Amino acid sequence: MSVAAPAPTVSRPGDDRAAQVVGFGTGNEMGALSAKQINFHLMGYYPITPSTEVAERIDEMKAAGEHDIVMVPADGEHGAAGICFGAAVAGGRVFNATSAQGLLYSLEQLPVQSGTRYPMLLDLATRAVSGPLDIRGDHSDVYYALNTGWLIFMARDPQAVYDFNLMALRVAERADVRLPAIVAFDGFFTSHQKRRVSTFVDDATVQEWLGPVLEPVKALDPRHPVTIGPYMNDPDLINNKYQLERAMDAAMAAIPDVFAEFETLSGRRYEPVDLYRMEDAQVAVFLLNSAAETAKDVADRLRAKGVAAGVVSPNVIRPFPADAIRQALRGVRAVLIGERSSSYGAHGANLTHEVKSALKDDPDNRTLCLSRVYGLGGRDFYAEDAEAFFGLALEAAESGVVEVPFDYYGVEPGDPAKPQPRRGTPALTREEVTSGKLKVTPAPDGRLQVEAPPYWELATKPKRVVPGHGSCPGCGIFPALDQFLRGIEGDVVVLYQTGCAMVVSTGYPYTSHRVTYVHNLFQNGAAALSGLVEVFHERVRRGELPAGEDITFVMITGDGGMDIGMGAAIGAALRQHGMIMVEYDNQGYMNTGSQLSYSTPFGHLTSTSHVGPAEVGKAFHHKDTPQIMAATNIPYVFTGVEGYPDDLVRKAVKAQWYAQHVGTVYGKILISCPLNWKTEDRVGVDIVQAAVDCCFFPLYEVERGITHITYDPEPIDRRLAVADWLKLMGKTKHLGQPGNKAMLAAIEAEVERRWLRLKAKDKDPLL
Ligand SMILES: Cc1ncc(C[n+]2csc(CCOP(=O)(O)OP(=O)(O)O)c2C)c(N)n1
Ligand code: SF4
Ligand SMILES: [Mg+2]
Repeated sequence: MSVAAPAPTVSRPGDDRAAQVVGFGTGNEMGALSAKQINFHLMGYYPITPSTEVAERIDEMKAAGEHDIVMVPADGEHGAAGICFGAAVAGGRVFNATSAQGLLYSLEQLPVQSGTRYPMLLDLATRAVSGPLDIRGDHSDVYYALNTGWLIFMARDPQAVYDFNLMALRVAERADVRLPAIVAFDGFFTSHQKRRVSTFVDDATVQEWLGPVLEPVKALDPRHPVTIGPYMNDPDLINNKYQLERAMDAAMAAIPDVFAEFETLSGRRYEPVDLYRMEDAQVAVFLLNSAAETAKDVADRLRAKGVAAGVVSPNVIRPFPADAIRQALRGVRAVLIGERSSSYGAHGANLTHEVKSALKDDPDNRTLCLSRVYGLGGRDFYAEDAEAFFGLALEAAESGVVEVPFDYYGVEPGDPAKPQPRRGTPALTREEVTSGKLKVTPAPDGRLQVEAPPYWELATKPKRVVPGHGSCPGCGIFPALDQFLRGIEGDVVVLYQTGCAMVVSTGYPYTSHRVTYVHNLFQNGAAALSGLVEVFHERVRRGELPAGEDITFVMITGDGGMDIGMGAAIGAALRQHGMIMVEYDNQGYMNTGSQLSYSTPFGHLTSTSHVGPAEVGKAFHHKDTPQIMAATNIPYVFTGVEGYPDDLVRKAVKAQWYAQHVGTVYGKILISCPLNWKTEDRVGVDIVQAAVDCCFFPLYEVERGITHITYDPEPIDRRLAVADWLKLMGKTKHLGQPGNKAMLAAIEAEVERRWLRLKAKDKDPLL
């Protein structure tokens, strides 16, 4: 990280400032560095763009032995927020970082954290909330947090991320406040762009300034048991919330003091509201974070032309600094409040109404207010846009009238005169997707008998996903899915959970799918498909869809989707909806940049399981998802790989029959991912074959509860050593080193244990 560069120091002997270094860093790097210097007890996290790097960097530093933070990779953000809550209850100093859906998925845990008054810090690299899915930055996520009882600081640049992480925690942990805090910075703009930053040389400076964690209620003192979070009805709950409100007031009172103490330590001065040339401003814009910086340049230009323009930009929005804003806008004739979020139907996003209400409390105030929603989905905000905002405010100031109080800015209306976009590839006919060559009959022993031609005979069946999508060279997703889908006859509706397959095959207004495709949040795809399946059958029953209409419903998910979406998948399986869940397993969260998933094997290197003196890759063994799903007693579970197309097609045929006649099917296909595995593009199939031959990824099926191994490398002398598979990948190279022998032995032992159990199950139908 460039901020670690040792020179030049800017320490100033003779005053109270601590020694600092100057460097260049991004907002995410500053989040990570400040966390490392604080040396939190614990970070609970789940990856999501654009905040993922924060955890990645902290894990990298952990592997290098630079801090003691316990890093807990959660099964989703709901889990991450729960882990953080528990850690805070235990008296820990706690950290988390997230964005967009991550914040929303943890939302219900946030009022629990504030309502029980446990401070912690959450870095939020802001991003547009789905759907449709958009990974770029706006403020729609942080606006959801406005009513959670958390303090919210807005950090306009990487320096502010570093500084506010320290100051927010200090405010949050005060005895009269005790509230959790969010530090929000603009996704990509601040999270990823390097800026000049000063940071403290010694971690001790930070730790001494923060002091120890106060622990008014001790959860880990069994001699003095306490009840945390009791069931609380009226008349008590309103008192609890009133106290929270008072804590916000205490925070408002404390913030200037904490900012002043920090100025003494760092030399950097912050105010609750950042005011730029507001002393005598006649027109102003009110903007959050990076857009306010753009507007400052424009205010200078307008000043040069004789326009008294200024910029108001709060550094903290919870508590809302109403007094300071009222003061700042006192003599202003018109202000345009620009917001990167909306409150649909409310005639202005939330802060519009908060600014207006702050002004209303001053009976002498005559400031005209305009409200504009802008920059949604990461749409850039340039100087011309700030000029347009000032222009609207000026118009109102000069005419004394606000013609359009609320509107969206930067919307491009469609042109009905333009021809409808053409369908790229024609819809598939039922005849095209029905080869008639695949036959399935239930045998007396309950097992299905499949008759299928050699795979090459199915080659004429059209692909349901057409080429031209954006997957990486050597990616195994679509070759494997194509093989599987060739085994499915007739019409298919697919639901893709978030992940590489979804992102690379649909980018509005294009799609690679020749069949109906639906996307849903990857924690909830199985639930959404359950709804689709059920209404399909109900509409056929009601005669709203043609009788005889027969659709096979297939959910496609990554291995990560089977972490965060495990609850929904198990729920669907237990309810026995007629659908197939296919997991393509690339052993990591690839769409967000190669973080560990629970399916990542033990010891493997990922961007959240680094290799260094203090850490050797992933710390726990890979999840046995097929066995978990088999335990739900669904009729059919299988594993497969691209290298055995006949095997995979047979399993697809069975999967379709079971989904149509009995209930839910789950299958896991191991696919190559050169990016995650750190291999050449062309060797993926060989590595997958080695994973099968060393019995790390056995090919088998569990049909009506009975296990059958469908490929056994041992009798044909193909059994490989686990080490022979691992040495093929860059991500596991370190496991061949003499110092990691014990780890290699542990992986081998676990693979062997699972393989022997599988063989025992294959032999005994009762197991
Ligand atoms: C609630 C939520 N948390 C996190 C994310 C970010 N995210 C999108 S895809 C993904 C990883 C998906 O991994 P996997 O299912 O294995 O698919 P792959 O990307 O490997 O194809 C993550 C973490 C999100 N979109 N929503
Ligand atoms: S990152 Fe891996 S899984 Fe994703 S598209 Fe590239 S090769 Fe495929
Ligand atoms: Mg994956």
